Amino acid sequence: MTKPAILICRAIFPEVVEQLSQHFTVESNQADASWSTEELQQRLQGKVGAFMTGTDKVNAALLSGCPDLKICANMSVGYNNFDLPAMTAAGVLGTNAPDVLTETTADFGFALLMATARRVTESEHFLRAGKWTHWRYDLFAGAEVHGTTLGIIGMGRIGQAIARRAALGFGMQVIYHNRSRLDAATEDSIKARFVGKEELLKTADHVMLVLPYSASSHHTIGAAELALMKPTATLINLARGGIVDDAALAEALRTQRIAAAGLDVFEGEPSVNPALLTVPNVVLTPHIASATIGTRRAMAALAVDNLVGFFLHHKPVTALNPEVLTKKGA
Ligand code: 8YV
Repeated sequence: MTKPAILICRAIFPEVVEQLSQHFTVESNQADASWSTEELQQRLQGKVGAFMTGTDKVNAALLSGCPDLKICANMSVGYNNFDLPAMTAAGVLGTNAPDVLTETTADFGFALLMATARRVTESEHFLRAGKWTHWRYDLFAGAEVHGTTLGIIGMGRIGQAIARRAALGFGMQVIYHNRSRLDAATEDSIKARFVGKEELLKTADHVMLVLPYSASSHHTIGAAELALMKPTATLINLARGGIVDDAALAEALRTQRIAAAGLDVFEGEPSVNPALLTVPNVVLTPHIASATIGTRRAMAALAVDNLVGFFLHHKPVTALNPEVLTKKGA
């Protein structure tokens, strides 16, 4: 029997390619670069499945030229790269990779928070530049983290893992804002209190963003929201570029409207707003919150399980638009 043909859109662990090759005829991106939409569409010709990352865009325009495609398996929990209604209309299943990256991403939230509040990268640049000549009482004095108030916007799995670390490890008061409130038992177990967005912005010492990106979360933090924050506050964006208005944030950092920010995601990444590169009070990382080898292996394994489950058993693990599976002819 001929194996179904799939496309692996990004360089990935060799064992993942090997594993997929047992079940599929595989074409894989060998280059350390992403394909343009045109090239992706051309390479998807004759392919029934795709192994993707959260930055490979699937929309109606792409799908109109990929009549054979049946499934796009994302190696990421976020799936704002998928136009799900367009995929459903085209009969293409989308899957994501939840849970396996929750704890690692929450760890990184604290890495960014600590680095930002305690000015770790700024002080390292100073040291490397040979500027450290003497002790000073206020040399890179930063903001306290333990015992302060953490405001989390977006209280899904990652938000909850961050809240647990904050309350249990750092003795922080945790307040959160989310589309829907958690049940009382969950709130109690993670020691987090639901508040309105305005109250959160006004009272938090540190604000952490872990909400999914959608049209309704676009620019959740812009100039008006930054104006509500304490001048001593820090802002951490672990979620998605576009949730923060990066130009407004750069201005708020330049004028010290807020004290500092830590950003792992950017509007238009991998491009970064040049204004952010000129302010010292921001820690910038290249979308690496889930980047440990163990977690990236687990994310890839879940994408593999989705492809294998779909083609061999008609049972993907984490379907985003399962209605496609029951559509006539699927
Ligand atoms: C990925 C992520 O590294 O899972 C997500 O939503 O943002 C990251 O963990 C990225 O999307 C590439 O797939």
